[in-house]
Amino acid sequence: QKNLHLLTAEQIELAKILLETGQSHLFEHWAEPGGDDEEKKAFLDQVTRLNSSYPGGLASYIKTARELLADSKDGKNPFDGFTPSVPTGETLTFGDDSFISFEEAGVKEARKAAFVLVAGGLGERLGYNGIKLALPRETTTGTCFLQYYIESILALQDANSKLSPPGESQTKIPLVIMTSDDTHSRTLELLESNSYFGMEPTQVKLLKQEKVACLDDNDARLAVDPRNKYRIQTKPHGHGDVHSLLYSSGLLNIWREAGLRWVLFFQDTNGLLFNGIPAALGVSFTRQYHVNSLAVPRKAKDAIGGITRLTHADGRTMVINVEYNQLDPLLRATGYPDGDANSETGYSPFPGNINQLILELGPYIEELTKTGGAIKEFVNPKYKDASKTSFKSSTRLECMMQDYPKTLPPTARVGFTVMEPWLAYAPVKNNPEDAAKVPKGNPYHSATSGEMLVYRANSLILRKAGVQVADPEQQVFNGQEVEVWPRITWKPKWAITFTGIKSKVSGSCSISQRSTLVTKGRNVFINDHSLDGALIIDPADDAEVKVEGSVQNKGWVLEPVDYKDTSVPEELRIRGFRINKIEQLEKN
Ligand code: UGB
Repeated sequence: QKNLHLLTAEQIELAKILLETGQSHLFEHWAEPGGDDEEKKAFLDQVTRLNSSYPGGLASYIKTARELLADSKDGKNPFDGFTPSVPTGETLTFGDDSFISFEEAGVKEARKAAFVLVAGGLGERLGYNGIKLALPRETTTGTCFLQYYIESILALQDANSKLSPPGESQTKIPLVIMTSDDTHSRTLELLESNSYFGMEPTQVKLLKQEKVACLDDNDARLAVDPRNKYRIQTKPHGHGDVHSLLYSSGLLNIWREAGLRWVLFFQDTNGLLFNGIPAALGVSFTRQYHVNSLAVPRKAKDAIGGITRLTHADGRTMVINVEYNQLDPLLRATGYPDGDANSETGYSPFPGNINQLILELGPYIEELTKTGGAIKEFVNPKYKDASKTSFKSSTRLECMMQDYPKTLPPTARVGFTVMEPWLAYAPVKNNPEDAAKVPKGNPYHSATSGEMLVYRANSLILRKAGVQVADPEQQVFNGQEVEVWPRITWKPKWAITFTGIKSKVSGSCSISQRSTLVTKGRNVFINDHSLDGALIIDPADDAEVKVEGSVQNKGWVLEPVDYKDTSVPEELRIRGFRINKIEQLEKN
């Protein structure tokens, strides 16, 4: 009461809400009136932010927290009443006729697409100190993930413009990046210091997610920040925030008015993503999916969720990601005694969610208009003991972007598209020590594998296009045994579809295992060429270049580095090798 003069009318209402929802402890340690006024105001400013950034405000957050904490205390199974089964979706084989026609349809649809990159996470599992978007996708060219993503979107834009009738204005595909306090300024700096990697700055929008209030006990008492008694402790709420942020930004309606039809969500470190995007967008278009999740065959126990059909005893059914830690108990409780296990194919029968979603904009807006973008949340408190009455440390509500379909009506068309494991998924998530402990045969998801899988995919794609690419050699880096294929890379503008690649290589071409081939130009045509060494082709943007004949030199060699050797830059240490550029032919 005695501090009311410090507050705006809105803040007085908020303070009342806090008192009515059992949060009076937040004010108990306040200095006498007249003391710490600036801190008190800053506290209410923080409360205002926490209130406005959560759909339904703090009262709703506290109410949901109480319900979820009670369910967690009672050990309630979130899948109670649901039986899992293997869903059916579209399974693609790279390069066959149906893949090529889905790619064609996808490239046409790209003019109606907007891309949304969730990049608010710091990647604690990776143990890297920078933002993950700035990590090199591969170290042959040093291209970082953000550059690869932007150049791929620009390549799609470019491919699409060639299809549009002359005189029609050129498509500009929008890109939204969700950041957080942990990543915002460094993401902006990466964009600005690189001229947005060729994208027009107006095409790119950054939306920053806010953290949510931490909870101290089962009554959902908000936690006082241990570092400042005039602040509430906060933690990240998860990538599910992207939906409410997009909704409140107003962008969705702007996109609809501009004639857009698709929103594509993707994550911060998948160096193979765009190998699958055109075809998957073609699947969304052809099958008229409201929701299309990209998936890969999943090894049992792999730390990616499984796409599952859940059927409730009351008849409700949905196709949804079941997170990796929940899949095994769910299966065991519902008649699969072996739990999360591989079938005779060597893979789990449940496709692996790679968290790249394609949503149809119209139905998406319709749904968010009802929900405000709120996503079904969960809570994961670490209890002190079996009485489940107190926590080891404060907890908070969390949400995941792939849980969006949970609130959809049964009429919604929810599907998925399975890509071959080598083609479209190579994330960088695990630190070297954890990666080395991954069960044999399961993917490492490390910086080492992330880079090696790019070379592997590019080699296999060129093989499919008729190039004789030599077999890989096995090598061990950072305790992980990997296949080392020729280090082949190209800029997305060289080709973004299989048809594009086939139009650029012809005749009898071969590449030896120890080779490096870097193709930077748009109009580079490789014909009757053999490479045994390193060849770098870097022409002025649109110059036409013909690569023919044979090239042989000492080439570029991978040299192991010890990830504990702090004299080596962190982005090299985490992959366990560096490239020694001994000799190359460079054509500019
Ligand atoms: N992210 C945010 O933008 N904000 C946040 O608050 C948190 C994360 P992780 P996770 O690809 O294999 C997901 O931490 O959540 C961004 C799926 O749930 O890398 O453990 C972050 O920057 C899982 O089903 O992954 O697991 C990053 O871009 C599986 O698909 C993205 O969200 C798994 O990814 C993912 O964050 C996978």
